[in-house]
Amino acid sequence: MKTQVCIVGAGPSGLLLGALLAKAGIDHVIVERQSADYVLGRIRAGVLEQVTTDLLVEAGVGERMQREGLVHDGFDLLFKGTRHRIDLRALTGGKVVTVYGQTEVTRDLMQARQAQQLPTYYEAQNVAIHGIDGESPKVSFRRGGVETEIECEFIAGCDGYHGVSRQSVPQRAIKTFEKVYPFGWLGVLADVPPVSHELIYANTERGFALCSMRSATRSRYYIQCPVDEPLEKWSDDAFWDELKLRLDPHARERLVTGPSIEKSVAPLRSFVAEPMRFGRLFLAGDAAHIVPPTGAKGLNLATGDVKYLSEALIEYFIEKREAGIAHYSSRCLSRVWKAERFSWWFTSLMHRFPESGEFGQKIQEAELDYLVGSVAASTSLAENYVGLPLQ
Ligand code: RFL
Ligand code: PHB
Repeated sequence: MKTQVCIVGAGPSGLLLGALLAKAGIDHVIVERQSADYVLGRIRAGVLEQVTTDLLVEAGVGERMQREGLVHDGFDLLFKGTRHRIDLRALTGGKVVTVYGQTEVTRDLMQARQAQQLPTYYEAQNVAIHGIDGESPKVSFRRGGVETEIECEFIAGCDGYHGVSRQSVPQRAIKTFEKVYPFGWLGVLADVPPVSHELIYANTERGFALCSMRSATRSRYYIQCPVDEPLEKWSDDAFWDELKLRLDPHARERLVTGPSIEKSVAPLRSFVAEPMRFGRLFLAGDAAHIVPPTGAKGLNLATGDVKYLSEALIEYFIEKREAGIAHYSSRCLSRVWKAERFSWWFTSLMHRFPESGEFGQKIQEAELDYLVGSVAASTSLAENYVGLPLQ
């Protein structure tokens, strides 16, 4: 089988790239290791920057998001028992974020793909990448007992942190940078109304907590926990009790609890692989970089990569110019490192680090005090949270 671009991975990066290529008339296929239901079952991001919502609209899949997405023009920082509002709209000259789950973004992209009958190979086993340093790379896999090989001009590695794409680059050609945090996030999804109409990021002596949502009737909550925490230790009641201890009295009183519909622990990591292109292979999204979720940047960085990659491929195939391809990696990385810095900083500010003790807690509280009291400092937070502009 032959195509122009073979996309490995049908997460949000791969599906969005597919939608943009299809719109430009570029032939492509997607190869995904899991089933479509498995991909839809992963509960992840919730906050979309304007860059992401604009791109979803451009790709023709923004309609439901525009109808059902919740526009947020601020969020609360909670520390020393009191909440302080960060007014995103006022501090950034009108910018906002949209709360719309990654699951829904993925569902919209999958449905549009199905309607256009674009080829996606789910449940592909032994996916392997060949010949990326030559002119005609290939992707091979096994599906339903049949071996398949796809010949293409470019491969887009959109297969996440554990995918095969990054691992196919020779070690001498790639440099990685990594920081692993000594804690994780225990997340719960529940069909209860959110405790507040905006997100609450809480710094407490018991550790970080985040109150988020998916809709007026579905809430998403997280608490900082040891990374190797066995899930059995956290009954729903134990989770709600601990969350309450990390909230202010007003929120504690308002919190509606109920049975969880999903519960999982996510490790926190900062990671970047450089460069993001090797020969005919491009890395995009989590395949190239990971941020801790505190800044809500992961999915938004992924969509930024996809925008640059789709532009580069459209330039190559339609306008016969190679500049976009040559600059893809450096264009992405300049944005990626700024988001890495922000996510690391916000994570460091909001979490309890075992080694820094009471002194560390006091320093964090002083910085938070400064942050909410200084227009300069809160503007910088807001500017990064709504997303830096694409260059
Ligand atoms: P994904 O979503 O991991 O998709 C990769 C796909 O590739 C498939 N795959 C393979 N396919 C073929 N062959 C192989 N060998 C393969 N290996 C893997 C996988 O099955 C999968 O379907 O990467 P992608 O598309 O780059 O998307 C990235 C985002 O998923 C990620 O950055 C965000 O979820 C991060 N994130 C958040 N980002 C935000 O922008 N805002 C948020 O509020 C936010 N909250 C979060 C988050 C991530 C979290 N976790 C669990 C890490 C909250 C959490 C808790
Ligand atoms: C979420 O709703 O899942 C969410 C929101 C904000 C974050 C991380 C995750 O910073």
